[in-house]
Amino acid sequence: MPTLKFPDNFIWGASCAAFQSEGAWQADGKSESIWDRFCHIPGNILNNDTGDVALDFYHRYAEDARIMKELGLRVQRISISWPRIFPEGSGRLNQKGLDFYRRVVDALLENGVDPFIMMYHWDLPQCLQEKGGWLNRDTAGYLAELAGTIYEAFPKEVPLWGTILEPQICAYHGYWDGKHAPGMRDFSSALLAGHNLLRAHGMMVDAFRASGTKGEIGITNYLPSHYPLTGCPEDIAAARRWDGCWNRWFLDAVYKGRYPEDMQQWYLNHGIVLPRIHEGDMQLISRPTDFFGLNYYYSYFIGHGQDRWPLEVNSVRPADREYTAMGWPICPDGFYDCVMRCWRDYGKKIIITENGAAFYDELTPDGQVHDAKRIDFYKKHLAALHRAIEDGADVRGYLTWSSFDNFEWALGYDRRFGLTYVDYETQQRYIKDSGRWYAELCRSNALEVD
Ligand code: IFM
Repeated sequence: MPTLKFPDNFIWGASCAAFQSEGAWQADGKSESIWDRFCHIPGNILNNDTGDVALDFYHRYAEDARIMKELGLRVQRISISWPRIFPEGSGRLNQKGLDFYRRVVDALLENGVDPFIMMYHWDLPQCLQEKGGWLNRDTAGYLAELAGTIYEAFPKEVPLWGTILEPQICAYHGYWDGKHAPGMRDFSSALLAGHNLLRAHGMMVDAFRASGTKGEIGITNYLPSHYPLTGCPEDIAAARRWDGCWNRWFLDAVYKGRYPEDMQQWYLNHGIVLPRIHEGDMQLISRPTDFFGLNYYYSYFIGHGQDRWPLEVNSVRPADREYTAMGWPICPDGFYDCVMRCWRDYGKKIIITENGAAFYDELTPDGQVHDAKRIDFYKKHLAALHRAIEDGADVRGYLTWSSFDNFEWALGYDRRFGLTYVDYETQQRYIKDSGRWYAELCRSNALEVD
């Protein structure tokens, strides 16, 4: 069995998020978030699941930090629930909310796990939604205020910081197809929301530098690879457009300080209102960061078609691929291409901030979860990542999604991504086979491939 050794000091970790894990939606002065509101409207979420309890991380963080240690994690990413800290969105600090994150950070450190704090993982205070949410330019400044408070609370304990998690998912599912909170459906609004999210990112980077907080900061993007269905020019152009919409729109803005010309032109030709760019916006959005956060799950196979107005594409599910429970094709080759492309086009050191797979895991009567498919998914993706590193990509770390099963947004609790199984009835945790396998990988810094 060949062994693939990863670079020395490679960061092995896992990710999770406040809304997906904490529960305690009204505890200790927390106000309602857009996701609380969205989940409480029947029909929005599969099985009408909510984040009210989730995996009760709010009360079980100490036990969970011990499990993270058992999983071998050097780093665990968490996110900050904004309405716990500023129930009115800004201004009045809710000390009990901040105290909770102090306890979490301490618990992680006591277990030898470094915290990675993501500032915004989608749970905007509902009161700010009522002022326009991400369509309101002021929302960016409110988020920078939250960030400033968190930097001040943790001036040296947190080695890695994230600003915005997947601005494309936030903007497109929140404002284009309405699958996520706040459930709007208007493409021009999605672009404006995206622009304000990126402005918030820039403001948080500025606040970070000004605060003198220790650690490194970056943004995390959601980056599928895109392949044309055929070699015909229409399909090639369609795949490039889809990539322009999902990847280049955000990456070019953050790392090159401009939105791609071809996409701007396409949108204008389709009657889309582009976000109004104020003086200084693009400089703010493209402030230098310390690392490139890359989330990869699957690839798209795209032809020219009539779907997804205004993009005019047709996304096809190839028959020769295996699929996860999300219906996503398993494409480790796309992971390699994505990493190489990001390194080649943007040249910044990369941390894989998410990669993982959902399956319908089953708990055996003796408390085991034999999730061989997940282990296979990880092995294939990590071999692809190793190949990218060998081929010159500067990749410093890899975080799985996710340490625990959790609330998968519009799909509720049905799909399980965790290294640890959560029985939501009893709130018992069970480390899956993949969790034990991952712990060994973290310990050895080496991947055994079959
Ligand atoms: O669960 C999500 C996470 O919140 C953001 N990245 C993708 C994951 C899987 O869909």
